[in-house]
Amino acid sequence: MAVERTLAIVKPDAVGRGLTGEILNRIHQAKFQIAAIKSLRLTKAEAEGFYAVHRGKAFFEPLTNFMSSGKVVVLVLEAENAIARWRDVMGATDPAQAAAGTIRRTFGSNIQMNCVHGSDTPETAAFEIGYFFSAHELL
Ligand code: 3AN
Repeated sequence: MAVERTLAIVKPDAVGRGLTGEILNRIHQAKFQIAAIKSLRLTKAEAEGFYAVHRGKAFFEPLTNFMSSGKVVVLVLEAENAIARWRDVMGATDPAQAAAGTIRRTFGSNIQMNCVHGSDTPETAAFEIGYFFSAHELL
């Protein structure tokens, strides 16, 4: 299994509730390397660009409003099988459906305010990492 990179986001609900440290702890405990990390606030247009695949869906407007409502922490996580493993650590999109012990089950409020994001395929990961990080930040 090759070493992969995935994009993780600590979303505005989690940053606002002071959960960044707890989530970083879980990242380390799950044996991911943090290849890059930054804190920023997305503009509405940047949130729309990031979630462009969801444009037209009923939740697109509230989702992009939410994601631009406060600071996020974006990270590039590196590990063998990082994409699938980070999605396992996060849990299912809807916290009520997520497995016990996952970040979303433990801390998520609802399907929108679910604390964390993770890329779902290698192609998405490449797009999402490039959305936030330049080549020299990923050396
Ligand atoms: P995931 O983040 O688990 O890959 P996606 O990519 O299907 O989920 O959805 C992106 C984000 O859109 C989710 N993290 C969640 O915040 C929001 N979302 C997805 N489905 C819904 C929905 N039915 N209602 C409200 N928000 C949703």
